[in-house]
Amino acid sequence: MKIGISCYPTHGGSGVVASELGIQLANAGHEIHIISYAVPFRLSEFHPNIQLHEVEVGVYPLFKFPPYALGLATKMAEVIMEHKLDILHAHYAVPHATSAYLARQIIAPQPIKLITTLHGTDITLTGADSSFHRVVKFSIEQSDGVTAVSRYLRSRTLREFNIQNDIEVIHNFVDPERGQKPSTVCKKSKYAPNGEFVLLHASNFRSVKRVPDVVRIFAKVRDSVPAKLMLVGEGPDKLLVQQIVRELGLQNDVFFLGQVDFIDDLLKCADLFLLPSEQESFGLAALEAMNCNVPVIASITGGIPEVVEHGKTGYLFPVGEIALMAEAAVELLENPTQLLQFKSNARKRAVEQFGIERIMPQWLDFYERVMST
Ligand code: GMT
Repeated sequence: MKIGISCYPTHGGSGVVASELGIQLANAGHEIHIISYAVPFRLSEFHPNIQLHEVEVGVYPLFKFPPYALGLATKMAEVIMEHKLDILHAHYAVPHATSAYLARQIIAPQPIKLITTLHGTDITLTGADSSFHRVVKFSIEQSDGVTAVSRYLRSRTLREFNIQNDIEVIHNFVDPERGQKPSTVCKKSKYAPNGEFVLLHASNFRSVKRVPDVVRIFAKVRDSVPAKLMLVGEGPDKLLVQQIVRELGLQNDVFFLGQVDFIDDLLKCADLFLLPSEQESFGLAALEAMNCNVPVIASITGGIPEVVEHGKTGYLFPVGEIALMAEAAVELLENPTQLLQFKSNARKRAVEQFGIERIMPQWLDFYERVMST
């Protein structure tokens, strides 16, 4: 098949999923065309079956806001026509699904199937915003196939947008091989020279991730067991988090590692992953941790319970329950046999339930069904 994939290129779950899906499809021999405003960070390596098409948006003094959705629709139409695409797959509804609809109108009567994958904040935050709600509903309903990354996101979308067409759940996936490769960059002794436990959090530091909670959980853990914290990512809350670290006197125990493209190398240094988010439609970061043998302490919210099994691969508590999260972390770290068991459960669940071998056939089957409609 000739498949166009449109996504955000920035460090975020939807761009990761779109890129990894593109790579897997390209490995299987399909011709992949990535349409975005920059090279998605996981696609920086050359692949003979992947072509990148950069979206340009003209700047004009009249525009207060550059009309990205229109530049994107134009580029999509060009790529569909020039490369005779079979499918255009939009990751994250706003504005990719809307631009895809527009592109289909532009190229008519040339046929193209449109698929939209909903990732989370396109439904729960941006899509729910009254300025976008109608256009998101319309774009979803105009798609030939729609997927959501969790059962939670599917039912929330159907309910809040009163969607008439069906939405298929296809969970995010991981490459089991990557979880197994030994780390080439992370030397645990560099961060934890006295054998301290290492806790890790990775995100885009938006308020929905509650990174201040991560630091407060860590402070409590460190009161009971020797531990260090690795914080991976950049984003709006970083200054606030740095301030909290200073206020709690944790400067020597918390490492700000900035943005990292492949987090597996760092995860291999970690004993626990913290994800105390306000909302999380899936929690790809948690799954990537589990793939590297790292159990997860997280909020019981959104799609996280579909990924992390409470009491087996980690622990889940209501949003904001810092004390309970810290208590569970300490209990696990102080019990080496149980910690080992959780590590192996986490890896097993990631591979068996969310490995490429299980999820890719679901994508291929979905594409084939959409093509035959
Ligand atoms: O979490 C973010 O802020 C990024 C966002 C995105 O769209 O890039 O992530 C969403 O999609 C990921 C991939 O499907 C999911 O694993 C995340 O749970 C989801 N984030 C939220 O729902 C907050």
